[in-house]
Amino acid sequence: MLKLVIGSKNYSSWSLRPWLALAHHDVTFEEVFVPLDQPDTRARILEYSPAGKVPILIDGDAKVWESIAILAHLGERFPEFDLWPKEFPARAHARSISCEMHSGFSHLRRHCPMNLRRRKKTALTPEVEADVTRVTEIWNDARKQHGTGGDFLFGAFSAADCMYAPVATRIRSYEIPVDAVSAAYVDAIYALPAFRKWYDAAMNEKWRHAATDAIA
Ligand SMILES: N[C@@H](CCC(=O)N[C@@H](CS)C(=O)NCC(=O)O)C(=O)O
Repeated sequence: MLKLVIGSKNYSSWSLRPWLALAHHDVTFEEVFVPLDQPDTRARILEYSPAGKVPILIDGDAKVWESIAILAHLGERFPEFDLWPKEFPARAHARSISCEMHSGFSHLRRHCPMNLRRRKKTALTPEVEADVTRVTEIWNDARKQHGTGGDFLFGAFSAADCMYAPVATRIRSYEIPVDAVSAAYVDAIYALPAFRKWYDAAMNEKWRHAATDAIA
């Protein structure tokens, strides 16, 4: 059985990405929870991956780390899911914006870390605003060019949505104003049954990360 090693459901944005792909497609997998920021966190993660970060997918003899690599692996492992859009222009676009997310938006990620329990506005720096502008541009472009068949970036739910779901949660948690298309996209993520499962589990999580909760 596949095994996915993850961190906190309330705070671990990278863990959410591959988890959503598996849960949305009803794949049976074992979930291994490693509490973050504990004295033994690093040692516990190193049991699974030399990179020392979650998420990690164990698929038989294959070990995959880095969220984007896990989504690439799952796309090949389960071709029937069309996790990445089937047609070339859309697939190329989905890969590009997914990689852009994986390597970017550091200001938004640092200033507004994922915290699903939070619902409070925060002041944004110009750098964070620039990240939000680019994110919403990406969402508008994908929805306009490829999204007519459904509520997600490429119509049907795809790996690109896995990459952007944690970004969508920041828009809601920090009450960041966005245009109507982006707001509807955030709503679509929150309405996705697999996301609801993760969100409900996050609400029941006891562990707290004081520094993230303390953000004004
Ligand atoms: N680039 C990595 C980022 C993974 C990452 O930063 N994970 C955090 C949790 S969200 C982590 O493992 N932190 C534990 C630590 O640094 O001790 C990915 O895409 O998977």
